Amino acid sequence: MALLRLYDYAPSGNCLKVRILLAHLGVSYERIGVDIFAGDTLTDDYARKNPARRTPVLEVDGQYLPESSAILWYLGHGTAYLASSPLTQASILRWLLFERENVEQIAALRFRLLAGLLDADDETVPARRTACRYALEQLESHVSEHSFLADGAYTIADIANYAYVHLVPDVDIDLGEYPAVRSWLARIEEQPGFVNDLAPMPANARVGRGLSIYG
Ligand SMILES: N[C@@H](CCC(=O)N[C@@H](CS)C(=O)NCC(=O)O)C(=O)O
Repeated sequence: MALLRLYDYAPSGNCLKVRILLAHLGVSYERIGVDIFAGDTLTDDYARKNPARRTPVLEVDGQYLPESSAILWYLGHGTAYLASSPLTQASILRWLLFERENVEQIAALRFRLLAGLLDADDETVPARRTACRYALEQLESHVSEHSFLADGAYTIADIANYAYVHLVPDVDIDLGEYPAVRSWLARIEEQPGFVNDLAPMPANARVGRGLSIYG
């Protein structure tokens, strides 16, 4: 196996995705903490690793791979977490795209509320809530008929979607209204080697307290 180094922010769901898969695979890697609110991503050195100045980045034998979905794909290659059939792989890609387009709305709302970029009574919250509910409804409909997202087997598609679905913010969005989604989350947590070591957002994540791409 290549020499792996993960540039990682412990409270990030995008980074959690990668840590979950690495734990399942039992692969050893070096974890480099990146404090995205202490200016760690604002250096020229970090921009060489990821011009978008975001985490996670996986370093593979000196080569830098940003984007959580791309990292999951690379690490999953040749394992049951990616599958080998082209059709199942296409189905995995479908759910990775779903995560970016729809579940990302949950990630964005959660982050803005935690960082104080948005108040729960902000005028944009109802539209954001509708987008989050849409994502949950789509998932509910699929996982009420399938154990896992892509062709019924546990794959990186489930890991990618898990990361932010289990973090739905408490702004009148109740996971209790999505029982199949809750059962699917529980099935994921029962997988051998599963870890959820997400850290809480620290104080410097609040707007005005830290130094990040948000100012
Ligand atoms: N599409 C990217 C998104 C990565 C991303 O947004 N990462 C956040 C942490 S969850 C980050 O590093 N943000 C940097 C910042 O806020 O300064 C992925 O899937 O990896």
